[in-house]
Amino acid sequence: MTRAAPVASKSPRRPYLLGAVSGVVAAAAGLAVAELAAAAVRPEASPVTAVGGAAVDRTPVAVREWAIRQFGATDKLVLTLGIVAVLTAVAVAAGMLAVRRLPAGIALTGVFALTGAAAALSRPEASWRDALPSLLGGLAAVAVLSLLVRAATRPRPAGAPPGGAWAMDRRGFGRLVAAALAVSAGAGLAGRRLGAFGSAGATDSRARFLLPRPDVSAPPVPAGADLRVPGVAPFLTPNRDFYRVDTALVVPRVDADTWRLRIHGEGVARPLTLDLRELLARPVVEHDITLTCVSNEVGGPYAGNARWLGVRLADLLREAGVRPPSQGGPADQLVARSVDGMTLGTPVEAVMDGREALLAFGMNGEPLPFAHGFPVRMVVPGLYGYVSACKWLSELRLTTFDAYDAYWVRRSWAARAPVKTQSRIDTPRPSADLPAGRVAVAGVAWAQHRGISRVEVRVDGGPWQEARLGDADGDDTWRQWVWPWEAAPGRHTLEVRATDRTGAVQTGERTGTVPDGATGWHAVTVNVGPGRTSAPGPGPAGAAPAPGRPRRAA
Ligand SMILES: Nc1nc2c(c(=O)[nH]1)N[C@H]1C(S)=C(S)[C@@H](COP(=O)(O)O)O[C@H]1N2
Ligand SMILES: [Mo]
Repeated sequence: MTRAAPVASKSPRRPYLLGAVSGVVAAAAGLAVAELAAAAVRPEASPVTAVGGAAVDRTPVAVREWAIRQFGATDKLVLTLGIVAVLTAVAVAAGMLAVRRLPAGIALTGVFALTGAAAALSRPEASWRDALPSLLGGLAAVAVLSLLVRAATRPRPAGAPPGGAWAMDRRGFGRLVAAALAVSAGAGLAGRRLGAFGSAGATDSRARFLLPRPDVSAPPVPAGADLRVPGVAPFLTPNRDFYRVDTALVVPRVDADTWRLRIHGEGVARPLTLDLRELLARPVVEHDITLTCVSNEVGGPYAGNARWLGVRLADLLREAGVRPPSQGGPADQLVARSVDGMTLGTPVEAVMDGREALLAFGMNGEPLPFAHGFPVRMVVPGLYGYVSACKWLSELRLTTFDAYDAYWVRRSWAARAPVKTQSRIDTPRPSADLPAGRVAVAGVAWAQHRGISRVEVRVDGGPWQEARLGDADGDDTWRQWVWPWEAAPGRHTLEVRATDRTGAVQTGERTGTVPDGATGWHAVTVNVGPGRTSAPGPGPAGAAPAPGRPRRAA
């Protein structure tokens, strides 16, 4: 032990593991500070949210459709986890780089912070302040990284005995890590608190919002609209089960007391700006409308039916002096814009042709849930959501389809997208194992604003057989259907098709969702077992079905 230890700067054994830890802790501190700052600026300015939003906007349609298919409603969580994973990897890299050359690690951290700032600035409705969370977070990350890496790479003094003072330094590093994590957790929690505090006004305004009585009530839903077949989507979709499709990584929480709607643009003789009280002063109508998403695959879940309460959009437009193109109006497109900058383009003609196109504030007897557009959204019977159903509505601008492409139209979706006739088998489920005998095949069919006149089912490509329809609740909602099937043992494929009230039969030609909605017949393949003859249990003696003559299911 008389030989001097090698000088630390020569043939160094660099503490890469400590570097990696430093990088991750620095990133955590940066994120926490960024979240705190975002709570003060606006939630959309958080780097994770901004990068996620920018990624969603730039995702090719095919990837987005794949993600929706793979992850469904959890696609946003998956995206956020992906961003955090990339961030962690970069943080590890920056930390390991920093123990070699601190400026290099700092530079990488800086590039990452700038990426966050750029993403935040690229978001709709962004101002320069949106860059602050990423920049402040970047500064915090750089400070913590420098501190930790200096502690981690402090050279072991020449001749220092193992342990001793040098080991104290390592302990010092551990203490610094603990302190940085504690401060970050505090900042992160404070950010959360502040964020909730920032939307407290919105939460409160929704809690205080009393829905007005409709001047024009919807007739009660016919008793026979809901066939109550187990496994079939209920006729009215409860709000908590209603599908949600939007690009918002944080649900906008709009304060109803400060909400305003502006109506302006081409051919608007009298531009209007309304607050909620003024909107509610117009005649209030109630109407049942089924909403469907253009991204819904054949047989998919993105359809829901609700009783909406709102104001007739056509009346408001007329009040503003708007005429539809058929009456010489110059604008054929109504562009709705939401508080988060989403734009949706709707044909003015459709909105003003007499259908119940609504500016809705009530959904199934409740103020709109935040996720479904509180305080006011559009709903137009017969059009897919992305060309009509703007949530968190803030502006209606009249223009032409020639002059302006809305958000999804810029991303290869069709500018005009009336709902296609569709039908879905809800029960039995695909690959279900069923006993032979009577099986209720049932589901829903929709052709909003045309109405459903017939649903047919066939087995294994055989003849089409007419299903029994649930009572119609107008032409703007889906209809349930049921068909009793005498299922024989074996593997069978059930298919369904609907006919709308114009007499048009749903096409069997299979197309994808892009650009204007999927077509094709929903098919479900099931396995029918030998029946319940051997099943023990109560039942009339001799009730065992003969082949081809199954008994009635219980
Ligand atoms: N502001 C805003 N409104 C929006 C969207 C959106 O991303 N942002 N998505 C649209 C789409 S694609 C559909 S299908 C419907 C879905 O409405 P829901 O989430 O209430 O079911 O909202 C529409 N309105
Ligand atoms: Mo949609």
